[in-house]
Amino acid sequence: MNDEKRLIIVAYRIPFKVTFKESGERVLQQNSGGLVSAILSLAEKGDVFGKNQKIHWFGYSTPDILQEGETQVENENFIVHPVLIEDALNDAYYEGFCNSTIWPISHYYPYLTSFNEEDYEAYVKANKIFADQINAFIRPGDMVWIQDYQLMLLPGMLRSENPDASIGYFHHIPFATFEIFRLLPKQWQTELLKGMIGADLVGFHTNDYSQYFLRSVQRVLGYDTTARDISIPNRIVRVDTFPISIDYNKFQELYNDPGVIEKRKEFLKDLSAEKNIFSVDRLDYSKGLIHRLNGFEYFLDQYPQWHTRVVLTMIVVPSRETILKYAEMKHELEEAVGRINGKYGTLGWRPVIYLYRSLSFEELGALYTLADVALITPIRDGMNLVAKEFVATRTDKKGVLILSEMAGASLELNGAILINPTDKRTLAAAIIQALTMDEQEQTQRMQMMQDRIRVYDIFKWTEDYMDQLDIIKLKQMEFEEK
Ligand code: ADQ
Repeated sequence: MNDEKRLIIVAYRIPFKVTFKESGERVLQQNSGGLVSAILSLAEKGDVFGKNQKIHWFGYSTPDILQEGETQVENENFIVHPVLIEDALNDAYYEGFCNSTIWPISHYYPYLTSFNEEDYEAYVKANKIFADQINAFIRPGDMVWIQDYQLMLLPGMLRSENPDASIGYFHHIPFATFEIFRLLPKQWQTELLKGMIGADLVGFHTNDYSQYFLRSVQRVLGYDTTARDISIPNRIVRVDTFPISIDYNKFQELYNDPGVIEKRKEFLKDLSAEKNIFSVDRLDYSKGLIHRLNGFEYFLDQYPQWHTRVVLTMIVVPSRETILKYAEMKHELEEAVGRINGKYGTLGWRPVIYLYRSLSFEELGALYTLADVALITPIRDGMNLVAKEFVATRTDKKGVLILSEMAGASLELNGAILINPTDKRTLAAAIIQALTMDEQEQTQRMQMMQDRIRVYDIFKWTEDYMDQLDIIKLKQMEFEEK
């Protein structure tokens, strides 16, 4: 029997983009997101548990990814096992329960939260489809690492079939306080929490999220908890904090990348203002896009001496447009941009440049590195990687980060100007402080933030999580032997 320990990643999304050439030939384009690169680096180094082996990845897909007779798709590093979920079920599962229930409640938007029984049933069914496929695949000694809120029930579903398996779960979004979480029907609360504690290690970005989770476990399930452990019959579950990070070196290299330099020049020709403020986010109510515009409008109102001298370039990446609230928000945003430009603009100056589209990596790099100020104002955000990416790209040690204290990243990025995005006065004051900050202070602040991200990058994050999972698993075994 082959007993090599395998790494199994489970996430809603697979690590490839699949396209087809005109000839019908399938092309697998590896995603370049942080998690994928971190996991990928383990395979590239030939160090998956000290061995040269491929990483298994289970994720949702439509059936067209598979060619005749296939059940999995591989490239040199990954073996992807597509989890096929039919469209109607996937709509109720993903757009329904994931993005219309768990997402809004976790970001403290109860009034946007749908409490639809059919959506919950779809969520259970979809998690079960993942579970059945993984249960048939898993063998003793494997490590299974489950990612995010689309799969909160999965750890429990795997645990019931594999009592000794090493299972980790990481929650990429905030975990709300008990008073908010309890708004979900009791049955859902119980099942979601029981699902999560099927894992040996449950990870969050901040200590607050970990504590809110522990409190809910205590109140709803009645288990004893300490600052980072849950005692359940015959098992201990570790709850710990792992602030996700980025590939620092990759972003550092962007500043002097020839493609980025070219784009930067091109953009700077068009952006003729003295100072550039920049933001990029997915379209989402949690990102505080309207609050950002309100704050900028108030700034323009209060500081007319800055008219014609500053431009806010706001990139909004299309997301979840089929959900009504997102479509409404897009409309609201466009109205606000029109209002501000109509009120303060001149023939030669538009205060807000708004683009609703995705950017290439080079374009993103160019905008990060030309900005005088990055204005990041989420109302709630698990971490916010854009803030870390902006900081990492600034090889020149220039630029100022204005960051919402409601982003997980605010706990680490101590050189940022922290604001509460609902307070337009502080936001306007922060903009003035950033626009007038001398270069020496900019450098000092950038340096402090870069030092943090360099040391704790995405590779360290991955290593840290997987080491902790191994440690808690060993403890578990000692506990069982007693
Ligand atoms: P998101 O809500 O998507 O992530 P964020 O952490 O800011 O938010 O990550 C966005 C990512 O998209 C960044 O890596 C960025 O480079 C990329 N991106 C931005 N604009 C792009 C564009 N135009 N084209 C292509 N890519 C673009 C969720 C949680 C966060 C948490 C992360 C990771 O909501 O709080 O930080 O997961 O755990």
